[in-house]
Amino acid sequence: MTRTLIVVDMQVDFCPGGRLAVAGGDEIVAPINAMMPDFDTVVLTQDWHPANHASFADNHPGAEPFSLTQMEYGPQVLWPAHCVIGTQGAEFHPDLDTRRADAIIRKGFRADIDSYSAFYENDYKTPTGLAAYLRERHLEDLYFVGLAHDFCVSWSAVDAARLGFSVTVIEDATRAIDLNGSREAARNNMRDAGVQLV
Ligand code: VGL
Ligand code: ZN
Repeated sequence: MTRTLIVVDMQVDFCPGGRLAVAGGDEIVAPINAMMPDFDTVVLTQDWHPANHASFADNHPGAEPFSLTQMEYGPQVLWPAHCVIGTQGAEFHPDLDTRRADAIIRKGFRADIDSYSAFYENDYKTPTGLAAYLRERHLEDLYFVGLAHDFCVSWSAVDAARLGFSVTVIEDATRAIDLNGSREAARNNMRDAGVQLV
């Protein structure tokens, strides 16, 4: 079975110095580059938000970053503005080897809906097209790495497992935001969904 590496959101804003920095986020760039030759296919995802995005605390007067709000589709963490389309922070980490990427999936570009998963927006109705891309190419064995472990990586991995893919998360090549125990919660959700954590 051919193996597909899905590199989640390895972007400037999620690395130290960025606007939603994940501790140690830059440490995983070299290991991810080094594992690319072991895979037949490499897919990159890119968090890609308009400046008026509903997930930004700045767009909710009086709201603190990292507080919770209610969206039509359920609870939503309000983040510092990050990965704004056209800004440096939305670019891939400069050392990430993007040459091997077969496809780049952008997500979160609809102002009213956040998108953690590489497969669906957070409303769970709007697909990104990634599942169809993988299925048409008969890519069933997926390995996830990148940022952040407890949001975009875990949501993507859980969705992939529910969609019937074989899913592994290579935890050494991830880093977590760890907001109110979100890292352990994400690990439990992934295990419950049948995701292999290695
Ligand atoms: C992410 C929060 C907001 C992620 C993206 O890549 O994990 N987290 N947007
Ligand atoms: Zn985002």
